[in-house]
Amino acid sequence: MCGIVGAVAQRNIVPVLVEGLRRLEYRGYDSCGVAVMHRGELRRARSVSRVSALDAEVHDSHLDGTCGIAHTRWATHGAPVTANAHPILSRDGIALVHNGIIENYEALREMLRAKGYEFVSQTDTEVIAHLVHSLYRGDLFETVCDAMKQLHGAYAIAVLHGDQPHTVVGARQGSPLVVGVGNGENYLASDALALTGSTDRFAFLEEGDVVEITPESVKIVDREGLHVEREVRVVEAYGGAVELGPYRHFMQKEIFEQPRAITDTIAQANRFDPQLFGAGAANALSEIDSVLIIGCGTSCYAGLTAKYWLESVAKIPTQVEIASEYRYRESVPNPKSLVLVISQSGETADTLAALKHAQSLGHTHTLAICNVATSAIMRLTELSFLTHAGTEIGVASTKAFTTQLVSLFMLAVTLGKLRGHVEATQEAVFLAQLRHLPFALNSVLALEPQIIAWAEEFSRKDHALFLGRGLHYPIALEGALKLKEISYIHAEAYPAGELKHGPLALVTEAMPVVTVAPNDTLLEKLKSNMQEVRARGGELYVFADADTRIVNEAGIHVIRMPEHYGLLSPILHVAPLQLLAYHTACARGTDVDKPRNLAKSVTVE
Ligand code: HGA
Repeated sequence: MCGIVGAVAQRNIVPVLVEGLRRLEYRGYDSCGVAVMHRGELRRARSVSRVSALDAEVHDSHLDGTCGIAHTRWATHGAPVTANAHPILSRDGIALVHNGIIENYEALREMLRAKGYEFVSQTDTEVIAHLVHSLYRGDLFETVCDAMKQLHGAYAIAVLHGDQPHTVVGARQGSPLVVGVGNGENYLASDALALTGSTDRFAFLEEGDVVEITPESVKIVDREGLHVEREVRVVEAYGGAVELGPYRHFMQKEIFEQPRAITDTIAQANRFDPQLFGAGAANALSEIDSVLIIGCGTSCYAGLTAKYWLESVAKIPTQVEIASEYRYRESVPNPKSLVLVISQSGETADTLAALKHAQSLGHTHTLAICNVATSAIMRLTELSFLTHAGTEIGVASTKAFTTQLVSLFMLAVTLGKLRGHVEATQEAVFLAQLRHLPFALNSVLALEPQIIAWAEEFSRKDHALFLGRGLHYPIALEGALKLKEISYIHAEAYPAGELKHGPLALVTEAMPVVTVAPNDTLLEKLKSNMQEVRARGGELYVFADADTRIVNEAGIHVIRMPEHYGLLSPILHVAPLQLLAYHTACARGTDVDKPRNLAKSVTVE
């Protein structure tokens, strides 16, 4: 969420900054801006439009410089207007960009007002800029170290001072910041992805670190103020991640990348071995007696699906919690429980805080399922599993979700084996099904033309209901979430058996009811629920497995899925729901990859 880029070099770095913003734009697109030292003078350009507009502006105004910072914003404090766009200045001497939230900004603002500082934005960020200015005694690095002691909350910052034209100072506390190491030039960014093409060498800052970069040097102190070295690692280039190729949107590209992403994620598994989850996993997983899954949004729905697998395959009691609820409620910790955190970015603030909360309650067995190897969550847990979805740019998660699901399925079977509930022959069947899954998914994705026809009809609706049962109820939830996120159609999901307990009152001929219909043991029950909808004139749109004998008839529209795929069926059934949401959004003309009010990688609470 939000994006920071900083650079110092002996050449014009404005193109590096703007390209970095272009790569981070999916993380926040309320506004963007850049500030550089331009011939000894601090200059800034900001736009409430997209990075392409900022690019045109810096080009037209011939803005160049060898030292600068840039930002793309997802507003938390203050509307998405130019006055609140970063970089924020303090008395023309300081320019600052910020990710995160300063929780004590009101008290600091009063203190700084009393010192004569005038506030021209509604952001919490402005207090940091003025605080740094007020503390400055000639050394920006020392000043930022002092300022950090007064800031409460989670944040990452990058700062310039007009008196130090070859220096950028950064700091992190709760939000990610990396140092990119180049030849005769150095960089800062909130994600290494921003610097693709400029460097592949990165030092990942730790909580509380402050860093100073110049063209020739990188200096870091830790939260105690002690000089430290942070290991410089070579991070593989992100390749074509930010290139669209033949697709219209990243979301569409990522939906179609799912077979490949799943293949890469399961490549590590020749058998269901605890080692898949880290060196100490055999011991840790045999000590646990239950699982507590924590996540937000789509990751939470992956967890809900996993609950069915963990309880049916591994026979282990499993609870699923929304991270922002868990961290603030009084719970009864069970030290023998495995705390399983799921996050695409591994920087999701709510999930990270929930993990720390669990650890503070005495939970030692923790496992992260995450798509970014270098992320905070991966560093903090005892065990980890890396999904290989590749960079996900579309704000609405797709391939991250399905790779989380295959990882969770592998965990369920691994635990099932350890606990004596999965025999060798059953293990071989699961492995074969998993290996065949990418091919089965490809044939589901080939249903796109039929889904486009449905999407045209959905684009004229205001509401939709999604129904599923059992293992496919979380898939209905995910389908409804996708539709509301990107098409802005109000959508709700229910376990089909719940319909008669309330939501049936909403069903009229104007209410499309999307039904996830696998050929599992609940099929006959589901068919009865479908009849309840038809009896009230509701229009059913059913994704039905080939062997369900659900056919097209008045008020029942059917898209035929392949034969039932057993326990892995949710992974096939979610794909058409992703496509339905995608094509409905396209038909409504929304900004699919950058839906309103949202952003990727939610690093604020
Ligand atoms: N609080 C700052 C930065 C917001 C942010 O980091 N979003 O992800 C603002 O509102 O400008």
